Amino acid sequence: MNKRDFPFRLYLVTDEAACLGRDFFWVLEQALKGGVDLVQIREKSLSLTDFMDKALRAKAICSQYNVPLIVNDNWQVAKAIQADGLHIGQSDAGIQEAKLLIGPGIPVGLSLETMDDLEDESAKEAWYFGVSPVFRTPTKQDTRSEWGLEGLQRLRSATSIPLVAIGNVKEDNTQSIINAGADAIAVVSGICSAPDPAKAAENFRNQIEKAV
Ligand code: TZP
Ligand code: MG
Repeated sequence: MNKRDFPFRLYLVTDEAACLGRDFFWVLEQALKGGVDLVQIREKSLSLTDFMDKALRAKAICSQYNVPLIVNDNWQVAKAIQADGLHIGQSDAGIQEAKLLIGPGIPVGLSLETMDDLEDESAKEAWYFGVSPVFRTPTKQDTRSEWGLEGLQRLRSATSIPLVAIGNVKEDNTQSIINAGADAIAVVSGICSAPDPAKAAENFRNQIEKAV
């Protein structure tokens, strides 16, 4: 696995609640217009069919911008809509099981919460690692302790698998996160809750470009 397999820098992770009552698909499209280059649809409370429908519609919109769509947690949805990837966390089915269920050709991203998670042999099969959370965030409160920039740097030295930092990533800490070794940043509220999601995405991209 090397950087060529993961050319993405600005990863939108969706959260309907973070859209503050605005239309979900409008927010998604604005984010794409602003320069998001990878999207994960993350739904925790929809029925399987509703998740499927929403993911299909999101995939159609992402395709117009040539941006891959990853499905969080749910391999059935990922498989049914032929998603571009599946993202799983430490409390989901293991990566080997997920790969067996989903079939070949759909890569799997994995959240790492501690350095110990890296010791698991199967972690090496991940497409990328979510560094979760890089900073504590009100958006997801049931997380383990934050990695911080130092933890991110240690992880960078320990693996060549692409690293995506998630958790309270804002425009003003983006450069330091990239400089600490993240290949990409993943953002929920910084884009979904922004007054102008397209402008917010554009600002994140500018920060990323300034870091390199
Ligand atoms: N996983 C770890 S932190 C997080 C997820 C899904 C939420 C990040 O949200 P925000 O609003 O970008 O801090
Ligand atoms: Mg999960």
